[in-house]
Amino acid sequence: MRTKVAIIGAGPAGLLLGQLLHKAGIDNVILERQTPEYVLGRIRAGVLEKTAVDLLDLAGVSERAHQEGLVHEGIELMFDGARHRIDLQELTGGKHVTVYGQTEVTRDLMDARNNAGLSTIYEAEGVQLEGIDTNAPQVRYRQNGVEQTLQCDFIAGCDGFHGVSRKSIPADVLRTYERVYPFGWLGMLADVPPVSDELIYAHTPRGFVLCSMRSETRSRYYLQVPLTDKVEDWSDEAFWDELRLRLGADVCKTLVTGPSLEKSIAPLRSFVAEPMRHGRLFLAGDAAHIVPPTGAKGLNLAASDVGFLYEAMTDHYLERSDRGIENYSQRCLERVWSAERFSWWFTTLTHKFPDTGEFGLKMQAAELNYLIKSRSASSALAENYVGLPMRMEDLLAARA
Ligand code: RFL
Ligand code: PHB
Repeated sequence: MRTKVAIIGAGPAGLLLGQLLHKAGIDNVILERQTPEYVLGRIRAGVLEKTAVDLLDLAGVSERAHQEGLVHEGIELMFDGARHRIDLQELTGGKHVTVYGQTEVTRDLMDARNNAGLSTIYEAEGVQLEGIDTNAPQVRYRQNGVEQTLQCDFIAGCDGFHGVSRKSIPADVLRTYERVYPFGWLGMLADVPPVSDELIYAHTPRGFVLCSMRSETRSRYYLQVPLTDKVEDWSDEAFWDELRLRLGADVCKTLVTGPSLEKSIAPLRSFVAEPMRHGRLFLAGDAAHIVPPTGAKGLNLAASDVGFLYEAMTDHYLERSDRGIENYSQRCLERVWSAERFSWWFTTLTHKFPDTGEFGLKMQAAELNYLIKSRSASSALAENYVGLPMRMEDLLAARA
């Protein structure tokens, strides 16, 4: 089999790239290790920046996101038991975020791909990348136990943090930067109305809490937990009890509890691999970088990488220029490091650290107070939260 772009991974990065390339008439095949049901069963991100929604628009898959997504013009910070609103809209000159689940983005992209009759090979086993520094790369894999080869011009490694693509870059070329946090997030999804209309990020003596949502009738809550905790240790009752203790009676006046639809624990990590291109292999999304989820940046970064990669591929095939290919890694990394900084900062500000002591707590309190009192400090939070500009917006507008 032969295609122009072989895409490894059918998460949001791989599916979005596939759809954008298809729209531009660039042939592609996606290879995914799991089944579609498994991919759709992973409950992850919930907040989309405007740039991510713009890319869904460009890919022609944003109808439901516009209809069902919730426009959020503010978030709340809670500390010392009091709530403070950060007015994103007012502080950023009219910008907002859209609350729309990663599961739904993935479903919309999968449906569009099916409707267009495009090729996605699910349950592809033993994927191996070959010849990435030649002009004729290829991907070997097994399908139903039979060895297959996919020849291509380029490979897009959209296979997440544990994928094979990043590992295919020679060790003496790849440089990685990492920070592992001494805690995780226990997430719970439940069909109950959210405790508040806007997201609440709470710094409490018992640890961090995030109150989020998927719709007006579906809530998503997260609790900071020690890395040693197992999800089996947390009954629904224990989860709600701990949430009540952290949020306090006042906030909990509007808390509605119910059975969980899903519970999982995710470790928190900051990670960047450089460069994001080696020869004819491009890394995009979690394959190249991880942020702790506090800033809601992971999916949004995956989308902006894909935007730059789409631009590189259209430059190459439609404009006969390799400028986008040459610049890909540098353009992505500029945005990646900004989001890494923001996510690290917001995590450090709001979580309970086992080893920073009373001094650390005082520093967090001083900074949180500064943040709500100083307009420039709240503006810095707001402009990062809604998403820094992606310097391809003019191009998107011109091509749309
Ligand atoms: P994914 O979603 O991990 O998809 C990679 C796909 O590649 C497949 N794969 C392979 N396929 C073939 N061969 C192999 N050898 C393969 N190895 C792996 C996998 O099966 C999978 O289908 O990566 P992608 O597409 O880069 O997307 C990244 C996002 O999923 C991730 O950044 C976000 O979920 C992060 N994130 C959030 N991001 C936001 O922008 N806003 C949020 O509000 C937000 N909240 C979150 C989050 C992540 C969380 N967890 C669980 C880590 C909340 C949480 C709790
Ligand atoms: C979510 O709803 O899953 C979510 C929202 C905001 C974050 C992280 C996760 O910062």
